[in-house]
Amino acid sequence: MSTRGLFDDMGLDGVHELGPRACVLRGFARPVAGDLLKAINEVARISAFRHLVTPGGYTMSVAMTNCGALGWTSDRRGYRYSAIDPYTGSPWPAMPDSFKRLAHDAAAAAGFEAFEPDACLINRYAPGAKLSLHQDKDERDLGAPIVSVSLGMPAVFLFGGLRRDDPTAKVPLFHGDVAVWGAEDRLRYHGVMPLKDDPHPDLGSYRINLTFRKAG
Ligand code: MD3
Ligand code: FE
Repeated sequence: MSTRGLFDDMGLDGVHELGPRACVLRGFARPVAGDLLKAINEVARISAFRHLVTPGGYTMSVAMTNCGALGWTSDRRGYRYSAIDPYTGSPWPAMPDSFKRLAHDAAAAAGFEAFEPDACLINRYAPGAKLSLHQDKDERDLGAPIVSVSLGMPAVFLFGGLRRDDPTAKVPLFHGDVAVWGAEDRLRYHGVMPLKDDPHPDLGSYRINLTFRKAG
């Protein structure tokens, strides 16, 4: 990739570098967005979106479900990956082939070969929903990258450092954008600002984010 500065402006397409091994592939998922939305509805018919409770007793503003062999879940006992959806008592829906292909191809485009995720967390944001600053560290294999796909309303992503109090940069994420990060950027703190209501033609007043991980 180039020697552009960390947070210079970009057009709607291309690669926006966030760190040495973190980038946004602008519009990478746009060609398959319709297929993804259909598949998300099928997943949610089996394992519905739900507002999980954190170990601290707060109900999350983001609604979540999963597909794939493992799904991320939370309750008063802690955060964990589970092969069973605790709300249905059955395995999570299988990860659609269109999801696997997109995650693999985006990782490869960002320089991470042979990414085969076993977990896809699906986050649904309504206006006002947010994700506080956190690290993704519940996965067994921290050597694998994470691929994140944004659909629907735009969001402002907070991109921090390896310590909670490191400064954060604000990065807008739009419908079809794919973020990929790994290696020395894998444990960066990050979050999502409260969502503004700016309805999207395909999704109305929602934003959906797919997060692909190697969890097991
Ligand atoms: C971190 N979800 O579910 S990760 C999560 O928009 C989560 O719902 C975000 O954080 C969401 O745990 C998507 C977005 C992201 C993008 C680039 C990064 C996180 C990053 C680069 C470095 C570190
Ligand atoms: Fe995260």
